[in-house]
Amino acid sequence: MTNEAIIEMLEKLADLMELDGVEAFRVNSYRRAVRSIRDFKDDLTVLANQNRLTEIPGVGKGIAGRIAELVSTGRLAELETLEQKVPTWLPTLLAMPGLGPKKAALIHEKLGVTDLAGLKTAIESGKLAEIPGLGDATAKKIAEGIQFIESGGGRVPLGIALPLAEALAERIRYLSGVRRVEIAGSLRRGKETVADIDILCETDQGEKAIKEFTSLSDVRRVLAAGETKGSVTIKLPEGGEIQVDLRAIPTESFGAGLMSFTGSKEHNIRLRERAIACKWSLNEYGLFEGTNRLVGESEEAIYAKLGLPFVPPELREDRGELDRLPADLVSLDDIRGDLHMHTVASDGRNSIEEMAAAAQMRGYEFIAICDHSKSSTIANGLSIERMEQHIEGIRRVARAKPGIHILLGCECDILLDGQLDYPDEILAKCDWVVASAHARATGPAAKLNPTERTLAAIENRYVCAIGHPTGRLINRRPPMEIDMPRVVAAAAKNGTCLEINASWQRLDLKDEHAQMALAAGGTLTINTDAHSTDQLDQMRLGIVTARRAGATKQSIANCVNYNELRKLIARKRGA
Ligand code: DGT
Ligand code: CA
Ligand code: ZN
Repeated sequence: MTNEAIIEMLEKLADLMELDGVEAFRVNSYRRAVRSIRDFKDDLTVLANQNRLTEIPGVGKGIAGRIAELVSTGRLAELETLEQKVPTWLPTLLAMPGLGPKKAALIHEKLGVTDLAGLKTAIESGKLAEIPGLGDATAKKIAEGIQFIESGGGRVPLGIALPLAEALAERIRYLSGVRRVEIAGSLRRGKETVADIDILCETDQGEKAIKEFTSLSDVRRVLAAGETKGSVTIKLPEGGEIQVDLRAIPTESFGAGLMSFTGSKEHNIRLRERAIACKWSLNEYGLFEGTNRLVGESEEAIYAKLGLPFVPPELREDRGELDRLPADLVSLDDIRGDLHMHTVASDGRNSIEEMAAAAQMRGYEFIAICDHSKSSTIANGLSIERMEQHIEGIRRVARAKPGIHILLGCECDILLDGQLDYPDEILAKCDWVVASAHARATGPAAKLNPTERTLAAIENRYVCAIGHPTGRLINRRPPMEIDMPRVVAAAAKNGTCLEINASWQRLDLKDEHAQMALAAGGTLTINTDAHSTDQLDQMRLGIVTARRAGATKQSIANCVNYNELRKLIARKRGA
């Protein structure tokens, strides 16, 4: 059995345990173990046969036994029992906002609903609302949930598609005659979701390369294979598949092809208009005067010939990028630290030392350890007592680690009444406070609306940044209703940073909101919210989001050096 197959079964077990009502902390610790196995690259079958599974960090006897069972029998009895016990319709219904296990069971029992289509019919016919205990409000909430899921339209989050595209690009490099490979399309522009993966390769042996491409082992289905273009699908890690188009392009038109297939369509239209105004024509083969190709080999040469500066792909959205000089956009190299990450003290997977060492390896000058506050019970948030101990722990590591500045921080919940989850004396001890809203209740439980709560946190002198300000999860949970113009104005006025949370599920603030924050004169901070050392690498997703917003390093708090950062914090605190 391959590692991947084993991990797939173990993850399925975690999902079913959760649905079966196993306590959250047990499911969480099991999931942590599975993640640790995922990072472990050695062959699990070999280790199992040598009885050495428990040498993997985080793997105890329980999970080692399950792996051994999978290796020797190819099956997992526990999983089979749960599969019998947990009905297949339950996960579909539980994915709906406002539906817990009880209501889901009720809908299934009364109306026999087993899938999304059935659920829709039940809402449209009014039958769902008639079920005692459900009513119009629940029906409306579910209807909105269905609409949100469907409006995702099968688009895949950037953070999922990008590593898949990069892995494929790496293999395409070795196909016949290939000299150069580039990822194009919305992926190159850094859009938060993409419909497909567009890749270009420079080769004179197009047909051969395309044929080889369609027979790569990652390919699930071949949709088309021609002389210059091949279309296939590959598997997505979370199930389903995504289309990949590979275009083979000769050297003399590679730049024109890259420009054309990077898009956006609207940006291309503007460029073509500009070419026509010069009595030229622009297409995917080059910039032409009649039939004479003026340029085509590089994007830079085409922009230059059109009298334009090079436009970074992230800005090619026809938002006025041809009318002004492009700014010197922030890049990964400009980032000097990461100001939001978790450790084992709350729901992270690594220790303070491990996070610090990983940050140091990435060349950072500073980090802020920001574990959850007490109200985030699901995330193992720290009671005041545990926070006091954690503070000591962070200080101890900070003293022992001269190579990197470790800021003592927290991710403090913004409560439903706009108060913060920790009293001022705890916040005052912190160097850096990220305030985030995790609770979402509306109605009587919420004394303030999400905008008012956010504004209250922005005005708190100890709050340095608002974490994931809208709370959205891409394709999974809509943003809170936030009056963004008011929030960005208040943040700028109070010197409170707004975060671009770089975690692939979030990208929050999103590009347009980050642009609003910059226009209001505010400061951003780009943080990974890493729950393990490897997640520190998601910084780059935050960077492309910031670049799409037109951000330069001057307006980003974690692009300044440590001393400047301390000054920025002191200014906010009015000290
Ligand atoms: P997506 O896929 O919805 O996330 O967004 P895009 O921007 O990647 O859209 P896509 O994949 O349809 O096309 C990528 C770019 O290539 C877009 O700017 C339009 C351009 N394009 C698409 N098909 C053709 C074609 O057949 N010829 C030329 N010249 N350009 C094309
Ligand atoms: Ca595309
Ligand atoms: Zn959070």
